[in-house]
This record gives sequence, C-alpha cells and structure tokens, in this order.
Amino acid sequence: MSASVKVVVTGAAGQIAYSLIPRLVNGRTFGDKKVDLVLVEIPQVVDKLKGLIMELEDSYFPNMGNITYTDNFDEAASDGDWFLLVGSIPRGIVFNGKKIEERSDLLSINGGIFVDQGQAIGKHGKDDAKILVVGNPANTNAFIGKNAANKDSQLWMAMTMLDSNRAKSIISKKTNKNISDIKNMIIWGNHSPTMYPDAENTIISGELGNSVINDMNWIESNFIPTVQQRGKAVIDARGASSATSAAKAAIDTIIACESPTESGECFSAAVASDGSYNVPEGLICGFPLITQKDGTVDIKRDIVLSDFGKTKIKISIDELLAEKEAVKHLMK
Ligand code: NAX
Repeated sequence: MSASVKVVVTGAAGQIAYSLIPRLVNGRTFGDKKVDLVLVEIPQVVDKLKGLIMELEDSYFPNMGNITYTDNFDEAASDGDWFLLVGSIPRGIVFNGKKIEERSDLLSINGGIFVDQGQAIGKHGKDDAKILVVGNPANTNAFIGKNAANKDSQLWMAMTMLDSNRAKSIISKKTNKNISDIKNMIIWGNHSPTMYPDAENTIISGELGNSVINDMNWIESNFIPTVQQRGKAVIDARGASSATSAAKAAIDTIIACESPTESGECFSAAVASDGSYNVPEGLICGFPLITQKDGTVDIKRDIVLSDFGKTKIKISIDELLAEKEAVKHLMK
C-alpha cells in the first residue's frame, strides 16, 4: 500500500454515514491508499459508533487503517486530509425546547456548529485538507466553516453532486442515452430548491445538451423543477431523506477531486467564488469544477451561459446572499 489518508466524518451514526463509511475503505475511493477513519458524533450518540466499528472490522476491508471515534472535534481534526461534514441538526426536531421550522433558525443553529468545526479544521487539519459539507444548509455551512478556518490553502466545498447525478439520470431517460454518456452536468448556485441544473451546457454523447434536447419547454417546466424538488420527492416516497444516493454522491465528489479531470470535462460542487461568472466573491456557490494534474481544484471558466441560465442563477445567488446576511453575526 503506497500511502495513507486520514478521513474525518461527522454525523457518523446517521443514515448517510452508514452508506458512506464502508465505501471510503473499499479500495476504490482512495485507490491503493490505506484509509484512517475518525468518526465523530454528538455526545448523546457517540457510543453507538462502537457498533459501526464492529461491523467495519467484520467486513474485512483490506484498505482500512486505524479507526477511532470521538465527540471531540478538535481532537478528531488533527492532521485530517479529508473532512466529510455530514452531521447537522435537521429541520423539524426540537432543539433547546424549540421546534426548528424556520430556515433562519436552522442556519443559526448549524452555523454555530460550523464555526467551531471550521476553527478546528483551520488549526489542526492538514494545510491542503479538503472539506466536503453535506449537512444542510450546505452552502452556508461551508461559508461559515471556511471563514472560521481562515486558511486559504484548504478547499471548502458544499455537495451538489447528488443534484448533478439526479439531473444526469433524468436526462438519460429523456434522451434514451446511457447515464455514462451524460457529462458536465453543472449545478449552479445553492443546494436548495433554487439551484439551477444546467441542461443547456451538459454534454450528451459528445454534443451540447441544448442541441440534443432541443425542448426549452421541457427544460423549464419539467426538468428543472424535478431536479430542484427531487429531495422532497424521495422523502415523500421513502419516509426518510436520500441516504444511499447522498453517500454515493459524496464518494463521487472525492473521486473527482483525487484524480485529474479529463480534458473538456467538469464536475459539480459548490466552492468559494473568485468572481467567476459574476458570482459575488466569497459566496459558496455551485460551479463547474476541474481537478488539475497537480491536484488543485479550479473553477472551469469557459462555460457560455444563456440569458435564461443567467436569470435562473441570479435567483439562487440572491438566496445565498440572503443566507449570508442571516448568519453575519457568526462571521469574525
Ligand atoms: P441523520 O439525522 O440520519 O444523521 C445526522 C447525524 O449527525 C446524527 O447522527 C446526529 O447525531 C449527527 N450530528 C448532529 N450534529 C452533529 C455535530 N455537531 N457533530 C457531529 N455529528 C453531529 O441525517 P442524514 O440523513 O445522515 O443527513 C445528514 C445531513 O445531510 C442532513 O443535514 C441532510 O439535510 C443533509 N443532506 C444533504 C444532501 C446534499 O446533497 N448536500 C443530500 C442528502 C441530505 O438531505
């Protein structure tokens, strides 16, 4: 085995983590590397992780390295290469005696968690650590965490790969193509119902989606709302939120960052804007991304947006700006 990688996972006793963690050590996600795992939970739940560790040991994953669990994030963050921040407080639960219904309450409570986790990652994580925020509201949690970490050499991302995978699946059905023929499915903006899945710029069997689909009415009235509302549709059907598909999307994001992107291709995640595509600097916004040969992850800057696309992205950016305003008290 050539090297090792240390992966810290929060929300490790949750639904997504149960699907995610075994795939981290299966020898595919990080190739030949030995994977050291640090599993993090809140104090009320942390002991349950003993059972998960027993299962991982019983599964005999040849790439599994050291595995530990804790409720102390500062301790967990030490020398972490990857941070998968899945844990957060969901809408609907009672927190400190109050039922959390409003997005602003959710932003504030989870924001507080991400200040502490961000500071720990900035202080104790590797200088080139990559952080993938899955817990919602993912973009703004990442915005808060990145600000608290205050270390530009670390890469903070919020996950939009699940939205991208959902969009690819819908387009493959619409066009009767194999899902592997659909590439560059960009999710612009916020991981929320305002996101803009860009069917015009997706590549379908080597051709621009715009010309292959050739049906703006379907894109606007069917495709976009279906992708935007897919999370809710899964909850309605399953009685629980997307877990195995979210775990697969997190793995896809890691793989996309761990190896150079094929020429002309891109993948989806939200990262801090550098002003590209007129997105206000610093906002954690869904962009098309490429991993360079030296391992750095950059925004792909040659996508041509239609006026329709620009209008849709603006709606999501306005939402991100409103979320930024709602958490300004958490910024230093
Ligand atoms: P679960 O409720 O099953 O698990 C969440 C776990 O996080 C719980 O075990 C809880 O104890 C733990 N937790 C809470 N605060 C923590 C903290 N400060 N440190 C460590 N652990 C903490 O939720 P699950 O279905 O796994 O979903 C997790 C998050 O993913 C939710 O916020 C959910 O909204 C979000 N999602 C994000 C998606 C995306 O594409 N970005 C898609 C799927 C999912 O909806």
